[in-house]
Amino acid sequence: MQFRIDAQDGAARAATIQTAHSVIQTPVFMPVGTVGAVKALDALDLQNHLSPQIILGNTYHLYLRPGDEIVKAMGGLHGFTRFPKSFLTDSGGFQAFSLSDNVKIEEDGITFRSHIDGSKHHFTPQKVLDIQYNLGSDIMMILDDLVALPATRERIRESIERTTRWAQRSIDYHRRKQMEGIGVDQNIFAIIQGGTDKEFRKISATELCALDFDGFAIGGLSVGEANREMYDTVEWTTPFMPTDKPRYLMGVGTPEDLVENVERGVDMFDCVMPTRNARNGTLFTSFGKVTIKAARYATDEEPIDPECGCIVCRTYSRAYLRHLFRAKELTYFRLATIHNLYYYLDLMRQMREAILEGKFAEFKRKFYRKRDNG
Ligand code: PRF
Ligand code: ZN
Repeated sequence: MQFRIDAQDGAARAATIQTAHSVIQTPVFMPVGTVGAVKALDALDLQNHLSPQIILGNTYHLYLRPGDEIVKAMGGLHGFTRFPKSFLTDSGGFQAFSLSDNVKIEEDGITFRSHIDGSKHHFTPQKVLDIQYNLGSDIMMILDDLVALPATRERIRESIERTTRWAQRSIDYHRRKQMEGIGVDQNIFAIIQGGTDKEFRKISATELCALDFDGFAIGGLSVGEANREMYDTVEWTTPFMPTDKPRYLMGVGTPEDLVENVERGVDMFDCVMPTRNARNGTLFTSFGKVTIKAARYATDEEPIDPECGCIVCRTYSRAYLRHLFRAKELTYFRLATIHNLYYYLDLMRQMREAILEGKFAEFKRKFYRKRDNG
């Protein structure tokens, strides 16, 4: 993977990442395609209407169904899904935690029961890399030890110490596999933990960033803490991260979260928010959120967002989308998803542009002003 900083404005960065499958311009938002499809869309929708350079897939889901061996036999994620650009895959630990029953964490890995059929499975740092080699993702995440908050300081300490030991096992295994010719074009990111504690974040970041990873993620945030706590934690953590490698904030967030964390030096984001909210009837616009089922849109001929350049806003009215939503028409899910993702991707493009021009502060002021007036 190649990484180049194109411009910096304060702590905010505009960079270019080159993987085996695409050129990714940052700051970047990665649409979530958990089981190998961004919900309600296919690869042609992505290519024709959104052009993301990278999307996310989940090791946990794809391992359980259809199985990583099947994905491998079908040409890996790229061949199977026909999405030709980059894939990042999460390691499965987080999903096992949030979706499966009675998760057990031990020194060698985690044991959990499938949310699909109750079957029992065991993930180790090595096992989740083997699965991701079969998936063929461009960026693989390591297995991390997550804590459900609130947690005791002792449990958080145990989590960062174990995450470092698992990270060491992961990088050793990956570099050895690469020598054997496996995963040669695949990159590996470590995940910093430590709750919202300044000292723990510093320890976790320092230990992990001393290892030879291709990039680093900040995990364990956006789990119910206050916005301010998330922003402060990111601000405390980035100084201990290398400037010449990508920084990824996992599972974040709202449009405001993206702006605030780009300002603090984050390059990559993913979140289900644009896709999930689309399906629930919440649409993002330059003037704030729109609840499309509202009666006031019944005969509204305007597009969702007059400032949006997406195919949906260039074609359909709020009235038509409201009708499709209320009728639970399947077409609604596709149109709403295209619009919300376009909004997120365009927001990132605008931030990149502002950083390149040295005008990020001005961009941020305008971003908030429009929403206040909206
Ligand atoms: N670890 C992993 N995946 C994640 C997270 C994490 O901490 C988060 C935190 N919000 C989202 N996805 N492995
Ligand atoms: Zn639109």
